[in-house]
Order: sequence, then C-alpha cells, then structure tokens
Amino acid sequence: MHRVCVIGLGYVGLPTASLLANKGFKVHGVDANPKVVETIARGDIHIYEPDLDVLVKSAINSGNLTISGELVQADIFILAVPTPLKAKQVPDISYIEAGTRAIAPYLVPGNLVILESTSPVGTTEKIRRWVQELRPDLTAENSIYIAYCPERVLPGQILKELVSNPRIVGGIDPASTETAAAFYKEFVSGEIFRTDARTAELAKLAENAFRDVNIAFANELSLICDRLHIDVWELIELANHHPRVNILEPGAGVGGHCVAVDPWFIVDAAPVEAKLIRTAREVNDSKPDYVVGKVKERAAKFKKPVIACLGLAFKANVDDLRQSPAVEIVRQLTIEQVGDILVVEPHITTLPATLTTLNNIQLTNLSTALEQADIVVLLVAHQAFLDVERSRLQDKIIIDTRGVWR
Ligand code: SAJ
Repeated sequence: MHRVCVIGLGYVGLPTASLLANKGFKVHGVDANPKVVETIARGDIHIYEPDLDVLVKSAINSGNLTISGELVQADIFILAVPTPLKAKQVPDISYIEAGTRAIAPYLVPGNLVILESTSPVGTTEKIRRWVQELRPDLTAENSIYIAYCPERVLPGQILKELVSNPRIVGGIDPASTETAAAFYKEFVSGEIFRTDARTAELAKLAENAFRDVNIAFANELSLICDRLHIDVWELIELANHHPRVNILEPGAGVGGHCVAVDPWFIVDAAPVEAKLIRTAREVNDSKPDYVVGKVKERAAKFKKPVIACLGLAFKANVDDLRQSPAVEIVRQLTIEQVGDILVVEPHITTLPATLTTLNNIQLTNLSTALEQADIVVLLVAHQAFLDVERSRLQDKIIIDTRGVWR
C-alpha cells in the first residue's frame, strides 16, 4: 500500500487524509498551524463537517494516520493548501509554492505529486519548474509524476463526495496523468476523466464560475422582483416547472472560499473575455449591501430596534464563516448602528474577530433572539431556523433572504 503525505489539513486535506488512512494507506498529514497539528494528533478536529470527527478518530487510532508539522518521505504527495485572493482580486499561489519547496527535498524517482487546490491555469507547470530548480537530479522524463486533480467536494457532504464524485485528472504529461488516475481509482467510485493539467485547472474554475453566474441570475431576479412587487420564490418555482429551466436560489450573497473566489482567477487570466463572469461576481458581491439597505429601511420606523440576525456561516448547516455575506451584513448593520444586533449562529461559540470589536452586538440563542427582536433577518437557511414555529414570528418584521418562511 502507498505511503501518502498530505500537505494542508483543512476542509479538503483532512477529510482526504483520514479517508485514505481508513482505506489502509499509510498517511502522514502536515499543517503549518501547530494548533491544527495538536488537535488532529489527539484525534479531534478543528473544523465542522458531518462525521469527520469519527473518521479522524478511527484513522488516528488505527495508526495509519500520523500528524506533524514536518513532511516525511512518501510515494505520493498531495498539496491541499489554500489559494486565496491578493489585493485587486489576483490569485495568491504562494502556499502552493511553499508546499512544493517543502516537498522537494523528500522526492525520490517514481514519486507522484498531486495538486488538489483550486489554482490558476499554469500552476501545475509551475510546480514542475520549482521542482526542477530545486532538484535538478529529477529532471529526466518520468523521473517524477506531477498532476492536477481538483477537489470538487461540497462542504456538508465532503465524505460522501470524496468517494462518489467523478474526478478530473490532468498530468503535466501522459505518464503523470496515468499514474494519478491509477491512484484515485483505488478509492474513488466516481468516473475518472483524463486530460492535461491546464484543461483540468480551467475545468475546476469553470465549474465554480458556472455556479456563480447562475446564482447571480437568481440574485438579480430577486432585485427585479422586489422592484415589481413579485414574490421571487414563487416566480422561480413556477419557472422551474419548465423542463429546461433550473433557476438557483437567491440569498444574502455568495460566500465561501470557492464560488466567491475562483471566478476571479478566470477574470485575472482573461480580463477582456471574461465579461459575464466578472459581472456575475459583481452582482453577487453587491447583494449584502442590498440586504443591509432593506433592513435599514424597515428599521427606520423604530427608535432603537432590536434586530435578530439568524446565521453567520457562508451557507446552510456548515460552521465555515469564510467570505460569508452574512458576516458582512451583520458587520455593516452594527457599524452603522442600525439597532441592537443579536446574532444567532448555532455552529459557533464566539463571534469572529471582525465582529467582536464592535459595540451593540451579541451572540445569543435562537429563543432569546426571537423573544427580544423587533426585526428578524434570516441570513442562512440552517436547519434549526427552518423548524421555528411560525407563531413565534408573529408581530415581527421579517426579512427572509432565503425564502424559507414563506
Ligand atoms: N448559494 C446561493 N444560491 C444557491 C446555491 C448557493 O446563494 O442556489 C450560495 C451559498 O449560500 C454560498 C455560495 O453560494 O454562499 C456557495 O455555496 P455552494 O453550495 O454553491 O458551493 P460551495 O462553495 O460550498 O462548494 C462549491 C461546489 N462547486 C460547485 O457546486 C460547482 C463544490 O462542488 C466545490 O468542490 C467547492 O465549491 C470547491 O471547493 O471549489
């Protein structure tokens, strides 16, 4: 069985490492954050994902998963590090470069290096160049294999999708593609599609840009419907009865580290051509401001309203607050002193740093928030909010950005 070294133990790296360990691979997980290393090494987890705690515990207990801040020799290296945006929406691949430089001293002929992080087109070829620069002894053809194999898992369903999703595998050469495809076949039940690295890189970006554009369509419709006094949810439900129409759901905006970010990688690479993709980003990014405006309008008739904001996560039933439109809305409402803000987010125990420094904001439970609020703003469709008895919402002003209480 292969020895696998996974670099980056976040939402993709940790589930992948623990899944592989449970399948019998000898896995070593590495993270730059000592707190993360310490937490996982004792069998706990630092992120919320259904059933991940059980999988990690069993991986650690089996002895197949070891964790530290240092890399080890392996047959396969998987890079699952972040690729955030720098200023001016330019992709930052410095974590990939740092990860590659960390791997280089451990490489021996026959090793496979896999990049799973969402990356701008050309990144996998850059990995080859960095490796060649650091290890000129490994420049002969097929001495090591390098491939891009984008993760496509949906937060909230990661463990299932890691196995069942079809995978795209794009090597820097045909031998790399084949070697990587053979590895994924060992634990993926979905189909494996082979291509080159650049096509695989753009395919990943195109998937998330497609989703962003379609959500932008729904968000734009919600503004049009507001102007025309039409219920957007009813409209979408009706339109979706057409056999070839499938409009997505409007909301408080688009967040997370993927759909709200990746389209910019395409815009950065082809700024003249990527008109629709850029506009979709702008439409989705403007939705939080629109929601804030709506709340302010309704709050104007109160002297000092109590405003309950339900949900901070970037989407339903996850704890992830990265790039969350809900956080931005709550922050703006608080800064602009629209009222006393009560935040309900069942997946966290303390407010994020961007909010803790502000006044007139408090994290509380659903019951207290509903009791005290004049205005209830539903920002995230968490299960706990869907089950609220409608009688508890009577006599309150409701701004339901997700259409769950219709
Ligand atoms: N959203 C809407 N309306 C919708 C659907 C989503 O407003 O109808 C919002 C969500 O609330 C959230 C954002 O969009 O703020 C993104 O959520 P999501 O569920 O669409 O996607 P992510 O970011 O959790 O995961 C996406 C997935 N990509 C696609 O579906 C094409 C996932 O498969 C990828 O693996 C992941 O990005 C990634 O890591 O790239």
